[in-house]
Amino acid sequence: MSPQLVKILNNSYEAVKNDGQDVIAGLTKNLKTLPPKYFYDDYGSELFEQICELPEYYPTRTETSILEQYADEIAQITGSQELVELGSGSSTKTRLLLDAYQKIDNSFTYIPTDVSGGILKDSVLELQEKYPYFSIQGLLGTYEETLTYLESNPQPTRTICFLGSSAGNFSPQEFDNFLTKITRSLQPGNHFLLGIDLHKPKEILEPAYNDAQGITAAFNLNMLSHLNWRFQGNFDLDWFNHKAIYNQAETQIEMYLYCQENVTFSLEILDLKVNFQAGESILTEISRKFDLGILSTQLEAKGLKMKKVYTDPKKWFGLILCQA
Ligand code: AVI
Repeated sequence: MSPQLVKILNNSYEAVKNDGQDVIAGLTKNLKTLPPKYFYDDYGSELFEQICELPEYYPTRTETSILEQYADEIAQITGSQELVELGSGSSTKTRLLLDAYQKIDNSFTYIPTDVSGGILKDSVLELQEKYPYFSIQGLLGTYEETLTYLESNPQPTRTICFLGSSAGNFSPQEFDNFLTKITRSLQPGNHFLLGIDLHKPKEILEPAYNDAQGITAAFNLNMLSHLNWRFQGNFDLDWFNHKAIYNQAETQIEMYLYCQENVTFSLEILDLKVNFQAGESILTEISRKFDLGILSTQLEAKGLKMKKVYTDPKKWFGLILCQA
């Protein structure tokens, strides 16, 4: 991969570069968990793109409709010459913002960032063709690596965007730490655009994460294939079932893989054996649903002043524009 197109932040084309300590920690807990970053090998990123198109999965099309309406206004208000996108994937929705910035100024830099090298490289190539006057520089790395890089490379008119409610996949503590790092990556006057999923009935939420075509199930199960490949594992996907439930008390979707038998699997590279009782689960993801009032207090406490809140008519999704 050309270093001009994609800058590799951790000296490894394999963006999820680590020694698997987080896997060991999660799988040796009483209630087993796995970090959601392991969804996103190249195949997992492709499956996620398919999820975004599902009829039950409302977040993508709702956020897109908000961007269609307000991208021009966002570009005008921010007047940025650099847009950094965290977890950019295929950058599909972001094109609405890029079109809006293009109307203002051609000397613009777009920095898509992702942990999945394949999808990042493809989207940089595609976008460079679509926006020939823009400078497009992919960053391959985790959120943490990206924000550390941005902190040491400040820019006077930067906007960081974090779309798709990926912030909902953080625990409250992780989200708090993340916001601290966002603030550090911004100069006073820079902007932060945050897309978040809002509270709504369980009857809408559960089908969105248990779709009829089984794409979300394949996405969830793929995490085990990814671990098999990365850590020489022998998880047999046939023993596991996907299920997502809405936890009303925590206002979050919880995605589980349920093991149907008493079995033991191993991850050789991690020197780890994992015993399962029939019916035991692994929590692979939480997807928190937010309240705008609570969130605004949290953002302001981090020095991120809410300038505008854009929503759809049903108030299912929010796009918050903050200024540092
Ligand atoms: C990436 N993230 C915002 C998605 C979500 O809705 O929490 C991940 C996802 N998991 C299952 N479907 C989508």
